[in-house]
Amino acid sequence: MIAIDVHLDADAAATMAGDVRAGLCAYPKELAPKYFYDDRGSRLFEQITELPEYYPTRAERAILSERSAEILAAAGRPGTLVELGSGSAAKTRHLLDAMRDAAALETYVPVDISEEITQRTAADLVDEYPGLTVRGLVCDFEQHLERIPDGEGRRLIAFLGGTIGNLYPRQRHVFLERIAALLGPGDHLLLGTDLIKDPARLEAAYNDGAGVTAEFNKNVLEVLNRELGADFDLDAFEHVARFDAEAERMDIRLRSLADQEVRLDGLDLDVGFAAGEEMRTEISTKFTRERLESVYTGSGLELRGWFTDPAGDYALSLARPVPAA
Ligand code: AVJ
Repeated sequence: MIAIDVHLDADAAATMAGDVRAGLCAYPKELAPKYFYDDRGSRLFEQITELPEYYPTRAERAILSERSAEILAAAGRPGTLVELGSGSAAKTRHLLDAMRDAAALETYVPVDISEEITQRTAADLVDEYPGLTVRGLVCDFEQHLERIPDGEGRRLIAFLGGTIGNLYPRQRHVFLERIAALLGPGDHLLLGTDLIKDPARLEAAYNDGAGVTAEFNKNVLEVLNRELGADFDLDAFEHVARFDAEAERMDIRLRSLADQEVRLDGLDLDVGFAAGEEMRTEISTKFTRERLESVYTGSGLELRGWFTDPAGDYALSLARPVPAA
């Protein structure tokens, strides 16, 4: 009842080394947000989701808890739920419950980078949902999307949490096109996106009073210190997060507090930072319904359902491949 396929990149370390070298040698400097999430980074992100200022996780959970039955009906009662970035599947249980209540639930396909979490989640879920088949996939889903098993019957592919906001328009386009190619005629995508709102609230969500987001942001330097033998001084950088109204996204950076030189033994590289120089570590794109509709259209998908929390802070949208004419 549980089958888990592991497709971890044999050379994850080399990929990281190449990414980081390119990012630190570029101007302006930039690091990819996926390197935030070592064990400590994942724990810090969990803490972020509970901060009073950080509303997206609560808003998404509220939508799933109130409207999963409606979402599942709009998606044509799928029997298979594929979840990209499943983790502990905390919010997913609302969808699984609704599938079970509609007597549709057959298969859950968690796709996650952590084998340990995926194994544990799979074991928990087969206990909680008698008769459930779990066919997990441990991989970097941006690289190995095509390995998702197709299975019989309708599928719902869920990508929750607003992580799509981390992608630049070009990456997002490629990602959604690949999703569109994976979806059969009866299948749907369920996508979580944060919505544009008062910039003060957006900026507060990424500049929390307790300083957890700053710690989360700086943790990427700790990751480089450990993985690449670097000597970043975390106190020599400060967290910066502002809303870029033009690009409609949060822009998250680390700003050097001094002229300094950093050594990365693992890359045999020395990198200079000027006082005040900013290095981007993440973007978090915010959407409107209209914008998302056009993003979908551009990738061969069409919007089929729109579910927000009562305040209109966050949206889950359903999309399907544009039917052949
Ligand atoms: C996990 C990518 C959705 O963009 O809001 C939270 C990550 N970064 N605070 C987001 C994050 C800083 C989060 N996502």
